[in-house]
Amino acid sequence: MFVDEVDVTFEAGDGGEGKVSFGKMEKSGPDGGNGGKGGDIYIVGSSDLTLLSQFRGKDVVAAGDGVPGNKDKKAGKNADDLFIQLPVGSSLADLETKETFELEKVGQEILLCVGGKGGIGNYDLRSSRNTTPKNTIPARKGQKRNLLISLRFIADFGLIGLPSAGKSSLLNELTNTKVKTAAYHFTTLSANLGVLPNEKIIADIPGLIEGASHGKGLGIRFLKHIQRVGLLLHCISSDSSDPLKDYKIVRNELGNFSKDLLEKEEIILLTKHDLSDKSGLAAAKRKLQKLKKEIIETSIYDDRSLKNLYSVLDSGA
Ligand SMILES: Nc1nc2c(ncn2[C@@H]2O[C@H](COP(=O)(O)OP(=O)(O)OP(=O)(O)O)[C@@H](O)[C@H]2O)c(=O)[nH]1
Ligand SMILES: [Mg+2]
Repeated sequence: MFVDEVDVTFEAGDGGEGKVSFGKMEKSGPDGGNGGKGGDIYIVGSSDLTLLSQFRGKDVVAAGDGVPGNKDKKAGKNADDLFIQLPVGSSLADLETKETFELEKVGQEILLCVGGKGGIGNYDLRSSRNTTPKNTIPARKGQKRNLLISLRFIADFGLIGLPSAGKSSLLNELTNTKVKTAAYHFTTLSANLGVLPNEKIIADIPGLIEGASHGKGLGIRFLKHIQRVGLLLHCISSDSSDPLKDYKIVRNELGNFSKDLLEKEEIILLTKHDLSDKSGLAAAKRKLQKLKKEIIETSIYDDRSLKNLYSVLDSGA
């Protein structure tokens, strides 16, 4: 199953300890080298949305430790830095410090955990006051963070509605995705994306039901995927017995997730128009017109309606 939320601990590498040592010859002074630096951990934005699955069954990601210093003034090697690819749209919350990090662009790099500095060996600690130090400056530990990584899709349009309203069917028709569609509710279990011919991105999320914000059905956590869309496409089946009620149920759940979602621009898609006769369609439209929103009739069996919808998506938002 598609992963859009994980809890992972990132641990940068510890610094390698500095060395206390003295040359073999009598009177030869301190020659302990410094320790190497621990590896940093960077996160890097990627277009691969499936990347959170790399953490399945793995709760710690650790960079290597610096190598300890050695005799003969030999410094320990610095550990390699780790570059962890994460999908664009990932937001990382540090569960202790409450800091957050957002990856918004492909290739964007953020230094998340700093590797520990290496310790200083006794060679570098020589001074005029103390020509034979027998100590080191200890190495530093690498930075650790316990993170909740959650993915929010960055899409231009978002399909929302009750289960079986025809959201995934529209996604499939408008883009070249092949998301499962079926006559039963909750066919879609996780969010999907498709790319329109104009390269804009459209997101399809699982259906919402009354009480979803209290955990009914599949809940409302998928709504995070439409937090950033420019235009909501609210799908209402034209064979519904009460289209206005359908609309209100979904809006209520949106508002319970975040009032911001209610502020978004929205058009209504009166889907499956082939299932209703003219008078049924007119009645459904009349009821929905009270909302003073644009209403577009669609059917996956009516190419003209799909072209019309596409031209609206192409011209608008
Ligand atoms: N007659 C007709 N049937 C449609 C149309 N669009 C979708 N359907 C059917 O309606 C059913 C539900 O369609 P889906 O696209 O799976 O609906 P959904 O809104 O994605 O549903 P969930 O994922 O469960 O929320 C499927 O059996 C589709 O074949 C349409 O325009 N006309
Ligand atoms: Mg679906």
